[in-house]
Amino acid sequence: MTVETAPEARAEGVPRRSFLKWSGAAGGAAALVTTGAHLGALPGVGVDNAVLTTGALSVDRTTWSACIINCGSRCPLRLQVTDGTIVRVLPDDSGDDELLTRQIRACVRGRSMRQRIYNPDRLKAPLKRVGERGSGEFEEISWDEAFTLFAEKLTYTIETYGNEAVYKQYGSGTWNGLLSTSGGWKRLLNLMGGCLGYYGNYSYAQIGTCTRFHYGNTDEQMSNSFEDSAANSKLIVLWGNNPQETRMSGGGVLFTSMWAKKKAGVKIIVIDPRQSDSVVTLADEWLAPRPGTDAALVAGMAHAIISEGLQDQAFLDTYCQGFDEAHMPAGVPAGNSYRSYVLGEGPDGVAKTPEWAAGITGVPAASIIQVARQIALAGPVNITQGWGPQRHANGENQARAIYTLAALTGNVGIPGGGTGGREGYYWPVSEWFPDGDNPVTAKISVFGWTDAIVRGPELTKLKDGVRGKDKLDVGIKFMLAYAGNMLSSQHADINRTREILSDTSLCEFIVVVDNQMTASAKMADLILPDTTTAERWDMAPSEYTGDMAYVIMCEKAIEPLFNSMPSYEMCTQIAKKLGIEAEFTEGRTEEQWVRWLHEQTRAEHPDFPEFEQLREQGVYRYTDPDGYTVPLKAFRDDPVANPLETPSGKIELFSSELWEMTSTWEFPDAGPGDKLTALPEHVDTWEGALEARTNTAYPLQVIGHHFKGRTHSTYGNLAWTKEAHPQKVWINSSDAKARGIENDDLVEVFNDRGRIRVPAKVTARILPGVMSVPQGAWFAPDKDGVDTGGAMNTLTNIHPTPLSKGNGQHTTLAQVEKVSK
Ligand SMILES: Nc1nc2c(c(=O)[nH]1)N[C@H]1C(S)=C(S)[C@@H](COP(=O)(O)OP(=O)(O)OC[C@H]3O[C@@H](n4cnc5c(=O)[nH]c(N)nc54)[C@H](O)[C@@H]3O)O[C@H]1N2
Ligand SMILES: Nc1nc2c(c(=O)[nH]1)N[C@H]1C(S)=C(S)[C@@H](COP(=O)(O)OP(=O)(O)OC[C@H]3O[C@@H](n4cnc5c(=O)[nH]c(N)nc54)[C@H](O)[C@@H]3O)O[C@H]1N2
Ligand code: SF4
Ligand SMILES: [Mo]
Repeated sequence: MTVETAPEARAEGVPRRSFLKWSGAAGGAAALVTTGAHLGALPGVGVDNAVLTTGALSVDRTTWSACIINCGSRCPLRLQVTDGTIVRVLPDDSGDDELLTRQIRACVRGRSMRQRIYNPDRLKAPLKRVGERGSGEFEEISWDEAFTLFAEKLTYTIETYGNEAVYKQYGSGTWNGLLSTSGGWKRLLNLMGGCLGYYGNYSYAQIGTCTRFHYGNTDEQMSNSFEDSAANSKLIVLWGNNPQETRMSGGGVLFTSMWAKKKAGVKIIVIDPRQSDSVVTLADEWLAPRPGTDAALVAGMAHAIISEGLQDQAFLDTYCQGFDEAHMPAGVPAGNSYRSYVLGEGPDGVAKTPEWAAGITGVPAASIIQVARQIALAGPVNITQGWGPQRHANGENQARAIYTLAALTGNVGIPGGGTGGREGYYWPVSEWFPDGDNPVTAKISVFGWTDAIVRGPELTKLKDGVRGKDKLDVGIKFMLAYAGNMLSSQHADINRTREILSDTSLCEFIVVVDNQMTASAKMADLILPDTTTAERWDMAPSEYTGDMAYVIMCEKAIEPLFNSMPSYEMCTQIAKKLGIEAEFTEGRTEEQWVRWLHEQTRAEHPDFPEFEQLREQGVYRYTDPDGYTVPLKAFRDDPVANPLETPSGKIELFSSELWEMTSTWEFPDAGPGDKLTALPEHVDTWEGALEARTNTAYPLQVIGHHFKGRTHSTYGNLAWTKEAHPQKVWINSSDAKARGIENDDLVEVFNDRGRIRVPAKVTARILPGVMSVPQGAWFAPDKDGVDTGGAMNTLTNIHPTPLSKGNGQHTTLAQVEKVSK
């Protein structure tokens, strides 16, 4: 037994009193489970106090684990265990402060992990709904009853409606665990004949879809890494890209972007309606366009660039389709090139001058010209975009426009340059838990599930983006939500979503598998209590961590708390009920699967350490033997030998396929924004910047940035993270003043879809006319339906974007008023 000092919480600057709050929190949580499912004593609480009073701690053992969450990084955590209880969480202690061997320091969330593990909201036993759906009334049942219920309902659904009526919801609460990402659920469903699939994700539905038409990839096109930029770029543009808040791991781009700035001295321009932490810590210059107007900003810059002859004409002639009339596909009428669009020689006859762009974006024309010149003249420029610009009603065009600027300035495929996509990274992924193939080929957009519940058989390929067949035969009748909070938090329009889910004649059975009693769990018919990572075996690869990739060993540190169970074990038991246990397990336990995954990885990467060695060292780092990430280099070097997978083999600023689709895809009852365009032109949309000027009821644009206190909703119920990062709506001082709102006043933000009540952060750090509600706060409606948690999706619109049928969740109009006391 070792004795160690220095409690981690003090090291991370959490005030002492939060320990006390935390120990007091246990009693308050009982209200969340209305059934009397017992909360039990919370292990670990007393230990906190021991830390406080003694400053020393006895530790039986320290095991490696990780924060396996969808934040774009993944951090190792060392869990210190005494008497079967985790008494302390320590960050990575391997690595150093160099670029490719850096220490992977966990952020405020990961370091608060113990509060998530020992949270009063932990689900403690299987629960079956007894009241109305959504009432939150459950009774505790045995695991055997839970497995039987699951198996019966699944079998019934398949026999009655077919496998297409079964749906496994998107959920990213445990992300990039080699085993826990699927937890076994996909494999189980696939062995049962499959389920309706989905394409895309909530992170980057729009750019993930539109890229195929622009660059030919079936996923987004990454840009150069910031390691490459630090070595070779003269300028980095962070376009709606906020690494300081959305890549907070020491292993991640928070570090590499800071390195490019502070060590390499690369100039950085940030383009964001909000003065994000990346503006504060990295930017030499900041442009603040109105949300959803980036394609107009690009067009204005393009006008300045073309007017001064600063475009890279040789690059455009050789590598691109559709810049000018001389490089258009056959059969397209004159006036449809990007140049014609910009110069006002196209169908709309409007020149996209910097003044025109200023009118739409709110960015002064002089700034547009000045930044355009810099981007054109600086030398290699890495234009990178985050996913904020594309999570809009016109997100596909926004994303393509930013890609276009990279082509216009000839930066694609060269060291120091970039593609206009998200900063690049190395990802030598190892073997994942084998889910098997889904025999059902039909897929809906990831965002389309509420529609598929309400009017499944009406959904078609050309109208709703159904893939794999022309139309669906049946709506979703059985839904499994594993590690997601979509049912009442992360999907758009929470009130409408709950209304849809409340109708048990539509989706007949809902299973939620989580480890916390979330608002989504309360919408379930059956809740299965999962463990946390600390209570099971896994391995976790890094994700968007630049040119240093890594794998973390996640050893089971403690036994499953309460009556929880790892998902893989649940699936095994359900498979047994369904008579497919042998096929499901292939004779392996969870730990044996992790060892198998390890062996597969070692077969591909012989330097990968032995299992026991990895348990010892915790983290294994890889770097790309080919050097820093410079995507599309082969294409740049030889476009004939290495064409892109677009119809022309080139970068399609004018997309031939989209041109076709503008006449084949159907938009019945089309409102503003419901259309496809072959060029990445600016499109005014529903609830966009233009409508904000005429909508007197809801004149403010509301975006919902990803927030330091949470990863979406996860970590949103912790005393420490809530104290460090309280939920507040950002309002510009002028908008606040006009409404008599002062800093920290309680306000209500509302539109026809709902109302949230939160304190105001009155600030000059956001553009006038724009608010931001940090997304992911826990939905907590009061008796009048006002969400006192401040969940952004109480306000957002469920209407899909035109091409990807994705989530334009940053496009919302609302009003704000002070709450009269
Ligand atoms: N308005 C608005 N909405 C958005 C966004 C936005 O920008 N604005 N962003 C979108 C994006 S990019 C994303 S990725 C989605 C994310 O949406 P979700 O994938 O729903 O993410 P979370 O809200 O974190 O929910 C994860 C759930 O998993 C649970 N969980 C954590 N660990 C485990 C585990 O080990 N086992 C199990 N079974 N459960 C676990 C957590 O308790 C939590 O309830 O949200 C989207 N929603
Ligand atoms: N701390 C933390 N980190 C996270 C997450 C989290 O919840 N918390 N979530 C993770 C996940 S799953 C994802 S997908 C990523 C999300 O990463 P992103 O999608 O890149 O994050 P966002 O905060 O939605 O948007 C980035 C920036 O774009 C700005 N923005 C919004 N609209 C516009 C616009 O129209 N134009 C321009 N130019 N800028 C705009 C926002 O103000 C914000 O600062 O983050 C990951 N990292
Ligand atoms: S939330 Fe992300 S950055 Fe923070 S500790 Fe977890 S993996 Fe690391
Ligand atoms: Mo995401």
